[in-house]
Amino acid sequence: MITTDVLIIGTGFSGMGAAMKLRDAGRDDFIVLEKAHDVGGTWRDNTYPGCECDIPSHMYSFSYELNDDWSKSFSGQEEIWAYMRKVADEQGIRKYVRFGVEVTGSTWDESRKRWTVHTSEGDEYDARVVIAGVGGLHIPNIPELDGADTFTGPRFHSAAWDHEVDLRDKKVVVIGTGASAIQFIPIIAQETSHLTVFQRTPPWVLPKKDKPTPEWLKKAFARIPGATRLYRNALYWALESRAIAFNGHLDVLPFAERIVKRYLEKKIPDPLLRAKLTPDYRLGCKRVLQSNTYYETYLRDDVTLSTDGVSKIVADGVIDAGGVKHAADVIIYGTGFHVVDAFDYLDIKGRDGVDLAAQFRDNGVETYMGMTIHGFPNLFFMLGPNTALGHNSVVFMIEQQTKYIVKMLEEMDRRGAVAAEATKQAQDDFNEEIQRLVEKGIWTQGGCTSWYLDSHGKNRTIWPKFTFQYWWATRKVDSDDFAWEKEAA
Ligand code: NA7
Repeated sequence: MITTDVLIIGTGFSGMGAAMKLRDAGRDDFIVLEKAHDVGGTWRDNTYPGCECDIPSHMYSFSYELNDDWSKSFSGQEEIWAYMRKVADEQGIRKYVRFGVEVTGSTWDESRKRWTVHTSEGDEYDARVVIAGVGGLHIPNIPELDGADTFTGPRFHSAAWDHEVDLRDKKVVVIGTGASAIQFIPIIAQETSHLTVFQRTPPWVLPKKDKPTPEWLKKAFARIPGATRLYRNALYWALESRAIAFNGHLDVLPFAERIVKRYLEKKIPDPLLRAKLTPDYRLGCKRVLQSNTYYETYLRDDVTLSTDGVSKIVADGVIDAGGVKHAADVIIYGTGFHVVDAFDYLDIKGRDGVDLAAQFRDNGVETYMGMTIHGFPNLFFMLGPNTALGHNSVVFMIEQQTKYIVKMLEEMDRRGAVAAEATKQAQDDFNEEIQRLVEKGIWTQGGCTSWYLDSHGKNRTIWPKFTFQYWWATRKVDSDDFAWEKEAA
């Protein structure tokens, strides 16, 4: 058994952020477990062609590790991953990380008021506090399609891109048209001999205001004190304004919808093709996507958009629901991730052996502040339920959470508490307010189904307010919202 005060799981923005803030607060007694062999989380794992951010890089980075040098407005995966590796090196984070260690489960030991964390290596860790920075979107969703095993060519998910497979002159079928797919489809279409895209629901795709950062601006960022921060602050407020429409003022949306429809008309003159690509739900109901090349990919003679649905997969192709066979040498799943049910994969047992996944399934995915859960003392999630965003950078949310967790640890020390647990009342109050607000939002009112919603149609992912309201809500620990257990005398 390896003993530590705090155990952090993961080295994405969440895990790295938690490690830096604990260390800055003078708390050196922590270990970070990372299943892979480098830091980076999402930005290490997603290497598909064209993978890039859809929130401007100056905002999608740590506020205390500004980068004057972003090459363009929305940086690519390699540049974001390089930034994260550089931050890890410069901040000396790697020495806390045990790479290649996958967490397989965590059990609360009531007698000792500590967590036992199990790993794939068989080692067990004994920790007072566990911080799960496991990310919201990391377990690929691969649909169980009839006949998939009979396919003789390679097939892989966008988050586990097989770079050994040469797509040049191959017939390729892509399933899904979400955030990842719309980034790689225009790129691989340039290589494939034929590309068939299976679209279940057309996404709303806005033009992407992406451009290279001019050298003079990079120099200004580097030379003028405060310039990068000023730019970031301006971006923050510009993005924040998008919450007004999505959070309830749906009357603002038709204006934006008309702009996108005009953009689609300009790109796709053929009315039949355009009809297939036109969403029949409100903008913002699913994540709003951005691309300057996606729509026009369908103007190519060697690209087919199929909206008939997959009926089954055969040895050398995919049969659609109309019985038409689409030949394939390679199948790529752009089918997203397990989100609301992702907790099924974390084997967490709290007080009285209660299984977290079962509790979420039976009672709903409910937490306090998206971070802590009644019945699961000393456990903190980062980017947990109802703290994801559609309108601004999740790194902002992560930073509020790391600060909050540090304050919780300080409060535990001050009180001499061995365990802190959100009260049921505080958790219920938090969820009641979130659900009341989220129901008015575009994700519930917009006429679509999405990964934001659970099987009962409840939005368990999105923070339905401005992000500065999350800052306000987490700026201090409300001690009445917790039960604090002292060590037995
Ligand atoms: P998304 O955005 O969840 O997209 C998944 C896509 O896959 C979407 O078009 C789905 O259609 C489609 N899908 C999922 N299951 C199936 C099945 N069984 N058959 C056909 N099509 C299917 O995931 P991404 O990886 O693109 O992006 C995830 C997030 O990463 C994104 O939101 C950003 O935050 C970054 P649907 O719309 O459900 O009909």
